[in-house]
Amino acid sequence: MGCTGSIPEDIVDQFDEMGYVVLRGFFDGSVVDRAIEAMTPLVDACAAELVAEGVHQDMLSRESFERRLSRLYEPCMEKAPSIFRRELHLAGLYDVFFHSRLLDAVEMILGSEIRLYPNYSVRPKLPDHAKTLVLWHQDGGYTQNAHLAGIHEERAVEVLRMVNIWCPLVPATEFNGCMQFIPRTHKLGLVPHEGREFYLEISAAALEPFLDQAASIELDPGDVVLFHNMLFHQGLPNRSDAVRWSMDWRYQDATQSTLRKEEGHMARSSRDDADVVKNAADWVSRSFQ
Ligand SMILES: O=C(O)CCC(=O)C(=O)O
Repeated sequence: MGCTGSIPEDIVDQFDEMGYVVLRGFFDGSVVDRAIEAMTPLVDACAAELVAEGVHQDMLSRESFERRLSRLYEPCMEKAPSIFRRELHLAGLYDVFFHSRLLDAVEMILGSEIRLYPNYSVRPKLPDHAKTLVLWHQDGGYTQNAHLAGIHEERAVEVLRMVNIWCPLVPATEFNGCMQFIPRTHKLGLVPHEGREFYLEISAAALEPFLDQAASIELDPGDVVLFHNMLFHQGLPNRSDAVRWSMDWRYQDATQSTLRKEEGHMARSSRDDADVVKNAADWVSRSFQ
C-alpha cells in the first residue's frame, strides 16, 4: 500500500527508464467516491433513455455502480456507451483532473507549465464489448492520426512531452480488463499503427518482438499509473459480468502545441495563471476543448 499523495523520489528516473510509474493509494477514498457520484447522473440518463425506448421497465437504480450499466445494456449491447468525454465537465471530477499532488508529480516530469490535454475520458468497459477493447497502441499513434494529415512534419508527435494518467474507479484486474504495458517501449519512438474496426493497432512486425514482456497493471481504486505517451499499451478484455470503470487523461508541457484542433485547459502555470482552471465551478463552466 502506498501513502495518500506520496511521490517516489526517483519518479523521473522510473518514468524515463520504464515508461511508467504506479502510485499505489495515491488518491484518498473521497476523491474516488466523488468521481463515482459525478458519473451517476450520466448512468441515470442512459437508464432513462432505455426506459423511454421500452427496453426496461425501471431504471435499475438499486444496482451497484459496478453492475448497473452492464445490466442496463444486457439486452442491447449495440447501444452501450464505450466512452464519456464531452460530458466530463462535472464538479466531482475537478479533484481528479486538477489534483494538486498529482500535478506536483507531473511537474517533476514536465516542468511547471502544465496543460490538461484535450483527450480526457471515463470508460465503462462492459463485459465482452468489442467497442471497448482498446488494442495495443501508443497514444502518439492517435495524435498522429487525429491531426497530422500532412500538416505537420512526421516526427512532430514524438517531441510532444506528455504524461498519461490512468486510474480505476473499481478494482481493475486481468479478469475484468486491466491495462497492459510493455516496459521500455517508449524509447522506440512512434511505430506504425494500422486501422482496425474500432481502434488503431501497432503493426505485428513492430509489436511481436516485445509481446512476451507485456505486464498487467492491476490497480485498485485510489491507485494511479503515470505513463509515457509512446509506451505500448492495451486494455485487456473484460471477462467478468460487471463494468470495469476507469478514467484516463493526459497532461502536456503547455509550451508545446497540442497538435489537435482543441487546445485543452491549463492546469498549472508559474508564468501566467490567468487561464488556469481555478476551481470546480470554473471546470463546470468550460467545455471539452
Ligand atoms: O482503459 C482502457 O482499456 C484503454 C485506455 C487507453 O488505452 C489509454 O488510456 O490510452
